[in-house]
Order: sequence, then structure tokens, then C-alpha cells
Amino acid sequence: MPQKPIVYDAPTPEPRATTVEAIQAEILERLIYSIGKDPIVARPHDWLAATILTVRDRVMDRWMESSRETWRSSQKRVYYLSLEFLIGRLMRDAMSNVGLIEPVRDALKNLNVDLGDLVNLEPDAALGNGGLGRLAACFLESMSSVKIPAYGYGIRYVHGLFRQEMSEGWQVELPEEWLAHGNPWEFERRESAYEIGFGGSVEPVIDPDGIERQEWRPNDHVMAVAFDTPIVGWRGARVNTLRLWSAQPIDPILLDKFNSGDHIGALEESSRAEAITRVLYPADSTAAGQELRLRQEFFFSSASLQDIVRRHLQQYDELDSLPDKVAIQLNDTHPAISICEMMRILLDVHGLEWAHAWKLSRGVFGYTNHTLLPEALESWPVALLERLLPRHMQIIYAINAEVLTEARQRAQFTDGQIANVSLIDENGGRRVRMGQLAFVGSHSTNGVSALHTELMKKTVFSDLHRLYPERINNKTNGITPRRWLMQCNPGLTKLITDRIGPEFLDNIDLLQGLNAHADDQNFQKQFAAVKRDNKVRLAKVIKDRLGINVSPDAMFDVQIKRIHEYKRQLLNIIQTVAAYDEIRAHPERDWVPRVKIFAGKAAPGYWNAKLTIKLINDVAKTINNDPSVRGLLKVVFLPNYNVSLAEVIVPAADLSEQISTAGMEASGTGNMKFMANGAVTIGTMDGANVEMHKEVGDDNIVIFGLRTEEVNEKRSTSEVPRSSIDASPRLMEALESISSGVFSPDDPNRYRDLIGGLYDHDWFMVARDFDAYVAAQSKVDKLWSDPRRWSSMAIKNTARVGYFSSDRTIRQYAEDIWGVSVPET
Ligand code: T68
Repeated sequence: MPQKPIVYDAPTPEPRATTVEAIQAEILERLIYSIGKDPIVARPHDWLAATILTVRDRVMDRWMESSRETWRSSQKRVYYLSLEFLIGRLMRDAMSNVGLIEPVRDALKNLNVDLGDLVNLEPDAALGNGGLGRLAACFLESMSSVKIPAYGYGIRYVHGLFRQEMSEGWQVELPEEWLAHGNPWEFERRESAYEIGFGGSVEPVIDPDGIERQEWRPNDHVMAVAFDTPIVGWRGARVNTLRLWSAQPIDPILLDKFNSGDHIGALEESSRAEAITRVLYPADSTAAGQELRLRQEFFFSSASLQDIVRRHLQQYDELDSLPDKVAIQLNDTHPAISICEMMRILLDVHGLEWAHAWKLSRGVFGYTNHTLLPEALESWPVALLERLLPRHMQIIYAINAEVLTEARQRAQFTDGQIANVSLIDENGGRRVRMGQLAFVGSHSTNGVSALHTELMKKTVFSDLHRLYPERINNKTNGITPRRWLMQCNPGLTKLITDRIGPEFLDNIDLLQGLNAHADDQNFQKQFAAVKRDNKVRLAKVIKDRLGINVSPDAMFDVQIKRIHEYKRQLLNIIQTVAAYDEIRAHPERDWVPRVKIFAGKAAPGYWNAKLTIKLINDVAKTINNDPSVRGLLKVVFLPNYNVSLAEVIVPAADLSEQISTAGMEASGTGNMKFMANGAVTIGTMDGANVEMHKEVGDDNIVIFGLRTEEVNEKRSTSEVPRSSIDASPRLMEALESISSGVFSPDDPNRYRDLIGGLYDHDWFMVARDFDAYVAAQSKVDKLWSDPRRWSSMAIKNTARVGYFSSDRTIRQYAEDIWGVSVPET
């Protein structure tokens, strides 16, 4: 049925009032009429839901207006496709961005409810693993803040990233239940549902014009149903939509089976369909590889593409303007099959010619790469793709033929180069390389930091870069200063406002104004006092959760991120052991008291990462209970790291550990969050640390360790790490104590292999970088011992963080990749 034309001036209700009285009345109304609870029996979760609904109403007005405006002005829409959105909590974000924190706080107070308690009750939407998913969340907020018409498309996982608990120091994974109390933010759109096919065959058909087309006849279908969440930008600039797809069966129950007594079989289709969106894959740096993962990828790609093309046709009624009106950004290769789905829709559904379809499609897509780790580069067996997505596999072959012909004819590629650029990896069982597909199917391929982008050109995509030298570009990551400074650190925000005025809230570059105050003693004291308050708050969390007392006067030295060998939590904990040995050997020295704080999840199947968590906990137990260190050193592992916990830890950090092996961390974004909150970084020349070093200057960051080229050299000459261990008595002593069971008397061999790896190959350069790291930590101690010097560094870090705002990143994507004009602030 043809859609009705849009009427742009249809009536809308008056915007909701934002006075305390109006909000208070509405919370009560919502409690009774929407939640169905009498205030005298309402539980905290009921109050939370009523409050969210009240805040949501004040976002709705702007939501409608934003979307009307896009229709009315025929603006280009940006679609950010990501298998992960690590949102965290939404209520404070929304309230803060529409300026409602104070009135809601007062309204709730009049109702005898504490806003802070409610904020902490909201579950985290943990629909992501780590940096990649959190980047998508920061981007959504920034796209709204800089007024870009945008949609996030992803999956509404019933279970987000697992909950981490500790059992005797080991990580245990438990299911996460973010939807247990419902989700008042989302709108289910049953009318926006699409059929998603799998399997079956491809048949040639003759269309009414006598032209032969291919038709995919899947033999397996599920429905994709949309759930929409409004994402509001700073000062309500714009509200965009996060549209998450949920899988539902076509036939919820097979009645014939049920009636014949097969009650379980009757529900089989239902559980098979729902399995697609039930859980988030918990691995962050390895390709998942299982069929269900490919089903997830195609499911959300197909639903999103059908939705995008439907919306475009509804407004423009033709397809030639696709590249002018639609930009689709692929967040890593997880949605790369979208390229084939777009081609299928254009060729098979709309009857376009190949060359025409390919031009339109390539004009629409951009691809962001987030890793060079070989184990994380996705590839799918040809046989699996042929079975699950036969038409898409044909399209992949056709794309490949075109690319290879071009490579041979235009660029005169050798056979080796042809093998490199081919979409099909012929080494050992044939596989489709999704990185190559994403690259050739997009007009832009970007890395996420300057170093990472250069390495992309030299490694994974070297030959594709030669073939298409204009395509690779850099977009250094950023973070939203609203969540990662203003909301998580109200004390610092107020201090800055009092000092340089509130204009920085709207233009983060104005933080530069703090440079002039960095050596002002009075300001330094105030800055340090805010930091101390944040440390007191974190110390309380540590005490409540772990029963460990830490002093807010000690240096808080923090490494929080996924646990991974390349991120080198092992280097940090070995250095901690070495420091412990030194303190005991020289108790008379003037030691700087430190609290080493760790948090992070390990992929459930990643043994060395899980063992590292256990090691940190074992070391913590020994050190924290040893009276001879007199509290000079404490070690803390905070369980269940998530966005909300980060919001408490980051503002309390003095030292930010960004110590990955050079060349391995694509960018890092935690580094930027710490910088914003006035922590000093100790780090390697890796990812965005390189650009942070440039922004903040050599005096305000502590850099150490091998550079990327040196790492490569050591690896290629297979130089043995033994010599660096032999040359460092401190390291040798620490390694021996760990591997001989000093920290694991119940199982003395527990760490033998983990430590043994450092002697064998030391792929991650833990031993080779150890002495440099120890020296860098001594330098940190020295700087800390001069509080004025430290404060000056800390203030300058905050002052110079502007470049790392995701507003800047998004503006660059808009201008260079999406062709979207961004209004000036
Ligand atoms: C991260 N990647 C990079 N991957 O490691 C980090 N991978 O350097 C960068 O700052 C960040 O992306 C943003 O660009 C990830 O977080 C994943 O989470 C992931 C998930 C599934 C499969 C592979």
C-alpha cells in the first residue's frame, strides 16, 4: 500500500512545562496512571520508571521536532551501524542535556525521594564490550549535540555484557538482566518490522521487461522488530533515534505440533528466532566465528538496510539520490554484509544494473577499522556463507571479480598482491575476508588514531591502499565531554565554571583558558580539593565492595579496561610486585603511598586474561595483608567494571595507565577520559597517546617504552627476551616470586606458564619494557612529591583535552566522509 504523503505542519501539543511543580505533578501522575502504583506502596523502581517517563516526555517534544525538520528540509541522514552500543545509564545524561537535573531533584525531594538514589538504580545498558561500543555511544550523543540528523542501528540484546563476580579471585560470568524491570526509555514499533531471510536458493526470474534477474528464496525467516530510544544532545540541540532490532518468530507457536502433543517442538521456531538477539558475544578482540554471530550480523544489517531504503523511497521516491541523502557508517566489519544486502536490494528488488547499483552503494558506505590484530579480523568460511546467504555470496564473487580485474589491468598487480586484495582468502579452507569487503564496498576507510591509520596503510590494507590511495583516512577518536566531564565530575565542572566562565560547556576548546591558571597556587589547591573529594567517594565504594581501606591521600594509580595481553595489565602487576619487594627491602626510604586500582572484564574463553585477574587478586591479598608495607602500597581489583563504575573511578584517578605494547592499541578512549578529569598519563607511544603527548606537551605526560618499529624489529629478529630479564635483577626477582608461588601458596604452579611465556617469546614486550616502565614510575613518584608541579600538570591535562571531544571527531566524519554540513555552534 502506498504511504500517505507527509504533512509537515500537522498540529502538535504544547511542550511540557519544566517547573518543579509541573514535574512533581507529572511524576505522581506517571506513577499512578502509567506504572499503576499508589505512592504509598511504590518501590524505588516504580519511582525511577515514573521519573524516566517524566523526563522522556520533555525529550519527546524535541524528538518530533528534530525528525520533522529533517523531512521538511530534505537533509542528508547519517546511519551509524554498530553491533554494539555501550550506553550505560541514560537518565542523568538526558536530564543534564535538557537542563532538568535541578527541577527533577527538587520535585523528587518534595515527594521524599532522593534523585541520587534513583540515578544509581537505573541499570546500565551494557550492549557492548569495550571501546568500540562506547565510541558508538559517544558518537550518538555528539551527533545529536552538533545537530546531525542521525540514527544508530544495532541489536536489542536481552542480555548485554555478562556480570562479573569474583569467586576466590577468579572471574565468574553471570547473566546480565538489564530488562528485568522493563525499559521505560524504549518504544516498541511493531509496525516497523521486517522479514529477514536465511538459507534457501537463488533462482533466475524474468521480470516484466523481459530482463533476467536473480531472486533469493530463503527457506528460513524471522521478523526484526524495531525498538526506538531517543538520544538527546547537549541543551536539547537535537534528538536522534537509536533503533535496536529484536528478533521474533513469524509463527510464535506451531499449532499443529502443539495439538499433536509436541509441546516443546511447537515452540522451537520461536526459540530459534529469539536466540538471534538473546546475547551479546562477549569477546572484544577476537572474531567470534560461530554461525549465530553471522546470523546476528546479517539480521541487523538486513533490517537496517530495508528500513533505510524504505525511508528514502518514502521521501524521495527514487534511488539515484541515495548517496546525496544517505550516509551509512560501518562500525568495524560486523555490519559489512550490509554492502551485499544493499546490492541485493538495488539489483534484485529494484532491478538496477550492476554498475549503477555499485556506484550508488559505494557512495553511501564508509567503514571504520578498529584493530590490526590478526585474530580480530573477521572472515567467514565460503561454505557457511553459501549455505546461509547464497545470494550474498554470489554478490561477493561478483564484487571480487571486479576488484581483481581492476587490480590486474589498471594497477598491474602481481599474483601476491592479487591474493592480498582478494575478498577470498585461499589459504587453508576458503574464507571471505570482511575487511577487504568493507574496504572495497565503501568510499572511505578510516582508522581511529593517526598512528593506527598509518599502520593500516602499511599492514592489513597495504595493497588495497596502493590500489585506492585516496580511500584511507584518519579520524582520531573522541569522547563526549558531557558524560565524561560535566556529569561524572560536577565538582570539577563547577570549579572550572567559577574560574573561566560557563562558555566551555558549549565550546570545549575554551578549556584552554585554564592554562593561564595552571600555576596559580590558589586554583591548584581548589583543583586538588575537588580531586580529593572524588577520591573520598571512590574510597567509600572500595570499602563497601571489597572491605579494603584506602587513603585518599595516596596516589590513585588506575588501569581500567578490558583485560588483554596487549594492554599489559601483567606489566603493571609485575611492577607492583617489584615495588612491594623494594618497600620491604628499604623500609627506611621515603616511599610515595600508592593505591593500584584495576578493573576490567576478561573474555570468558581467554585463559591468560582470566589468569591475570586471579594474579592481581592474589597479589592484592598478599600485599594488603602485609603489615610491613604499612599501607604504603594497596592493590584493588574492583569487580564488574562497566560505564557507571568508570564514571566514579575516572574522576578520582591521579595516574592513568595507558601502557599497551606500541602498535597494538588502535586508539584507546579511556586515556582521553582520564585526561579530561585531570589525571596524568603514564603511557607508551601507542594509539591516541601519541596525539595526547603532542597536545599536552612532553612535560605533562610520562612516556616510556619501545616504539612500534622497535617492537617489530624485536619480533622479526626473534631476539630472545632472556637478556632483558637477566639484565634486570628487579624483574628477575619479581618473576621468580610470582612463578614460584609466593602469591599462590595454595597452587604454587599457578603462574608458571604465564610467566614462562615472558622468557620464551614475550610477544607483548613485558620483559623488554619493564625497566623503562619502572623508571617511568619513579619519575611519576618524583613529580608527585612536588604537589605544585603535579597540580600544574593535572590542570594542563584538563585544559588541553578539547581535541579529544567526540564533537570534533563527528564534525570531521561529517565533513570528510558523510558530506553533511554541520551548523557552527
Ligand atoms: C577498540 N576495539 C580498540 N573492539 O581496541 C580501541 N572487537 O583501541 C579503540 O579505542 C576502540 O575500539 C574504539 O575505536 C574494541 O573495543 C571490540 O570491542 C570488539 C568487539 C567485537 C569484536 C571485535
